[in-house]
Amino acid sequence: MTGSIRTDWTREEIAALFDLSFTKLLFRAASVHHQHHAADEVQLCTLLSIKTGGCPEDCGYCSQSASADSGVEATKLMDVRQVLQSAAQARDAGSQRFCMGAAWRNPKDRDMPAIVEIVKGVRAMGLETCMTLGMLTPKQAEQLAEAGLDYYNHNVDTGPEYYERVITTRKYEDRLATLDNVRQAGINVCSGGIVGMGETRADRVGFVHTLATLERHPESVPVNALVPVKGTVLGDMLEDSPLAKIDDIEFVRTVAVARIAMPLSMVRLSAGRESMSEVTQALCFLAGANSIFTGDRLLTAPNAGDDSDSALFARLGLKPMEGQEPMRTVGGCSGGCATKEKAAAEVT
Ligand code: SAM
Ligand code: DTB
Ligand code: SF4
Repeated sequence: MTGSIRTDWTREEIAALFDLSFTKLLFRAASVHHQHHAADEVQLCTLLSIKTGGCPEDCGYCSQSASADSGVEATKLMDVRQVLQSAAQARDAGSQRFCMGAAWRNPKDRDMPAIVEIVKGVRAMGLETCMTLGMLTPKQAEQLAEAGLDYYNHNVDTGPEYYERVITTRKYEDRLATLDNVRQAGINVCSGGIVGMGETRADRVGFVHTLATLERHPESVPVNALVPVKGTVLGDMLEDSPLAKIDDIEFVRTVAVARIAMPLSMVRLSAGRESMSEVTQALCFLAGANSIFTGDRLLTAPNAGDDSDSALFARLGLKPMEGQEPMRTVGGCSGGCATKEKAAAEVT
């Protein structure tokens, strides 16, 4: 990357950002945000679980893992018409992007025709499409790209050292390999993680460092606050030791560091908003978060809801984003990514 957009961050530099005084860190993050984005605009995205529960992976945070005792029931892949109905509602409620999640380790090839039909249908409604279906082969990524998928969400979730404490059924390298397959297919990358899983600050440094040193930064970076779910490993751990819960200031710091390290990316304040105060959310927006999930449900967990979000936006003078994201490429990079990136960096 060129200009102020760097992919050569060291862990020490990221750690030094975390160590800044809160006031200096927020000032710096807000400056970067103002330089590259309309600071009063927030992108609205809607989530739908198109295949819930019964997942063979053992992610310690997730209510949908078959290893969890969370009470979430496993369903089959949703009917295409039902998905399109939900997408229409999201569009009418002002959403720009429709994100669809499946509780899969990876899609099976026999699932792909229905997935392709869903992508084409949602796209034809004028919404940006995003899917999160687990690991992808290069061929599956290409099939999604051909269908016109705009974004693929696949989170690295935390730093590499903490990853194996949270998930044992796959490796950090597996996540990076799928991200590479998605990038090579020319689909925009959405990758972030979860804060508040009992990780140390060094792990949060490692988390931001992984994303900020990818060959090209993810176009979207979701920062989730752990939603503790009873019956999951991490939900139960936090119930037993509430002191392990991350404090709001450290969460805001993580958002700010992500904004500084990845100036052009959309930083999404994702799961966990429902239990966050308005003041904490306001600090996240000041720190450079510029995207949220709307509606009263995420995949299985509750979300803030449209009424409280409208009230919050009115109080803060924020408005829904209508324009395009700075890094987004349409129709794949086809070798032109570096050129587009250079242009984007020089415009700012
Ligand atoms: N199965 C796919 C996968 O893991 O990539 C897609 C769905 S998965 C639910 C998408 C992301 O949601 C996870 O990577 C994780 O970052 C986030 N997530 C899941 N459960 C969460 C929780 N309880 N709190 C916060 N984030 C969560
Ligand atoms: C992401 O980073 N956050 C969203 C989206 N990607 C798919 C998912 C949040 C899930 C929260 C827990 C749940 O609803 O079960
Ligand atoms: Fe499965 Fe994704 Fe949940 Fe992990 S996060 S258990 S892969 S649905």
